[in-house]
Amino acid sequence: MNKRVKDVVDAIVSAVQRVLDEREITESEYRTALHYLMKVAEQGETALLCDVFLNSTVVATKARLSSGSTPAIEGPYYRDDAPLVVDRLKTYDTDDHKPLLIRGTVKGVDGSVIDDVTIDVWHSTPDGKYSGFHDGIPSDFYRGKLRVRPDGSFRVHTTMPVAYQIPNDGPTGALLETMGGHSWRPAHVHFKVKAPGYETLTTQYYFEGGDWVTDDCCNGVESSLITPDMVEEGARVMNIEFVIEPVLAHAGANS
Ligand code: MBD
Ligand code: FE
Repeated sequence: MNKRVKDVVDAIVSAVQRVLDEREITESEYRTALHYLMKVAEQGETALLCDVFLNSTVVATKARLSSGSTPAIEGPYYRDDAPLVVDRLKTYDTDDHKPLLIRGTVKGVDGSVIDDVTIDVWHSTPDGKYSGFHDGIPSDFYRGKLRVRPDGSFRVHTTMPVAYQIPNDGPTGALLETMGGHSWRPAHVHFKVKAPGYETLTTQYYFEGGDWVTDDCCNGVESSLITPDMVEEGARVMNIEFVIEPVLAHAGANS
């Protein structure tokens, strides 16, 4: 018997039951929903569907309890097997790919420099695909692990990601369309900042003025995550000051 599981599942079930009742859901609608959920699982979109509708709420809870940088949703395309990268992510180098320099610092909430920090960086190709998931793009492209320098700084060169349409040939995209919405995310770069003894920070940063920054289908944008339009030596610069906090003694409401 796990009390937390019982408490949460009971709460979920009664919330859903209330909607079934209030909206007077018919048996045929209920069957349609079951078939839909089976299709989601069959097509491997369970994580995507949940990320679209639910992850931002979990992240908001985390943000409320955190004193570090603003967290954001992880999305379905993180890989822990990304290679260590020194200076530049592997990208396809064709002429129309715009250069991006990502740089900044990692510090503790008290302003201190932290030992042994690694930053996972991952983002889409210039055509909105993720390596290791889409179109056979090798999984060491457009992603990597950076070691933060002893002075707390980091920098890495890559190419600009683009506004990203989540796969809309599948059930998740179909549902968004049926609801009169869209399946676009603003261009973004994902980060996971890890250090021993510190809470892992999972976040994303966006580009000022970019398409869909104010209308993300995943509801993942916070104003503090939008980087100003800065260009140096022909490259868009994303300058980020990450702040991470020591491991929290976990005081979850029901633990
Ligand atoms: C993504 O690239 C993403 O970051 C999220 C959150 C959901 C779907 C695709
Ligand atoms: Fe993404």
